[in-house]
Amino acid sequence: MANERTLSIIKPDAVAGNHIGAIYDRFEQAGLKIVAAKMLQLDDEKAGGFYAEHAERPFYNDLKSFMMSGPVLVSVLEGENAIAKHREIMGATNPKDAAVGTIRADFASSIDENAVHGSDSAESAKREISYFFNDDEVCARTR
Ligand code: RTP
Ligand code: MG
Repeated sequence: MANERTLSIIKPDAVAGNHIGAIYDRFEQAGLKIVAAKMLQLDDEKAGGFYAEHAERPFYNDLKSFMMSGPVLVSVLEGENAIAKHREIMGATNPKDAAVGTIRADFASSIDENAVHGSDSAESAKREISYFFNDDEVCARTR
């Protein structure tokens, strides 16, 4: 298994619900290390560019509005098999389908307001990390 980095976003609903600490705890309990983090208020351009792959989908405008509805916490997580591991602990996109004990099962209210984002491939992770972070904002965790 490879040591990987993935992009995590704690979305506006989970920030507003004061679930940052609980969600970070899930990451750390799963052995993922936080190697970069920042809180941001996204605007139309930044939210739209992030979800550009969904620009033609019917839910795109609602998705952008939701992502701009309050601050988000954007992080880079590092660890063995980090991309798949992060997706696994997030749970399915629709919280109704999310496995018991996953972040979305416990903190998301609907498919539209689903608490967290995680990169879905190595290619996405690379693009998404550089979308939010400069190289010198991602730290080495060697000790
Ligand atoms: P994310 O990108 O946010 O981590 O979520 P995901 O990979 O599980 O899902 P994705 O297919 O990439 O969709 C991005 C976000 O769009 C909203 N969505 N709504 N109404 C719908 O059918 C629908 N499908 C997707 C969700 O909020 C999803 O997180
Ligand atoms: Mg996605």
